[in-house]
Amino acid sequence: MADFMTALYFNVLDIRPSEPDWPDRDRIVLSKGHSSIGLYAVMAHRGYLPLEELRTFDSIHTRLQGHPEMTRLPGIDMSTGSLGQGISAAMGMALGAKLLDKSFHAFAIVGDGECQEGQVWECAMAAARYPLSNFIVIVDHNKLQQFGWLKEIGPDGTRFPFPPEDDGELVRKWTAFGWRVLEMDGHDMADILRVLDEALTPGDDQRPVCIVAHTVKGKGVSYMEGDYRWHAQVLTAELAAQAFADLGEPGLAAATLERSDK
Ligand SMILES: Cc1ncc(C[n+]2csc(CCOP(=O)(O)OP(=O)(O)O)c2C)c(N)n1
Repeated sequence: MADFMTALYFNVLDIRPSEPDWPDRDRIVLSKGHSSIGLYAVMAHRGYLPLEELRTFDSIHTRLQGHPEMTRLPGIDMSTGSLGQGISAAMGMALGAKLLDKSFHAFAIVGDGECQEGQVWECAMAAARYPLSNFIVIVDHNKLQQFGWLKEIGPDGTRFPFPPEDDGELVRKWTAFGWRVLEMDGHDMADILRVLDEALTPGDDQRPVCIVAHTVKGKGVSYMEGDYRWHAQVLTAELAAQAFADLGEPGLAAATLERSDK
């Protein structure tokens, strides 16, 4: 999700990092709260916290908990981590904007594995009853979840080819629930910006918007792509250096190895 989070924080969200509680700010809820490290990195580059603080990630008293905590880090609109809940809170924020006659948007970032939580669909049903065009959900459709592929076995009992082809199921489901559904290549910045712009232009019917972002988990890192075991693992210095090299950052690769020598 690094690519579309960068697009959101740098090109789309109406926010003020120096005034994180600004009442008219766009709200953003990382419903797949376990991806907090990606959120913190983007927030640090956008000025919410010092880059150096990223090193405290997930230690006991840090503001950068393994799951985002709104009581600790200014700029976090909702504490998340229990999958399914963040999206519902974000819907409340979108409704709040309408009630207060304000023009801010509420964004929620949801995992495709998270969509296996019933609460996601309670929210989807409820939101479609309101003219919530200011509510934009992005589903990070990387086809993996914690312990494997999103889909292992099809309805006819045959195993899906791996990596599985996208069969459009998420698009069909969100459409059936009454949402305006858009799709984007979650790693193509031009496409991301185009689709986000389209999402911000409400249709006549004012429906909430779901963007299915086609992504690859571990994108660009040779040994991570398509391997669910990297859902949660700690990197060695050598693997981190390899990742930087794969991502076209040889300088950072060298610096990582150099630091680990000390
Ligand atoms: C209610 C709940 N059940 C289980 C978990 C444990 N869990 C953390 S991440 C995850 C997989 C989520 O998959 P997905 O939403 O596809 O996330 P992504 O692959 O994009 O990281 C699970 C089951 C949780 N955080 N909350």
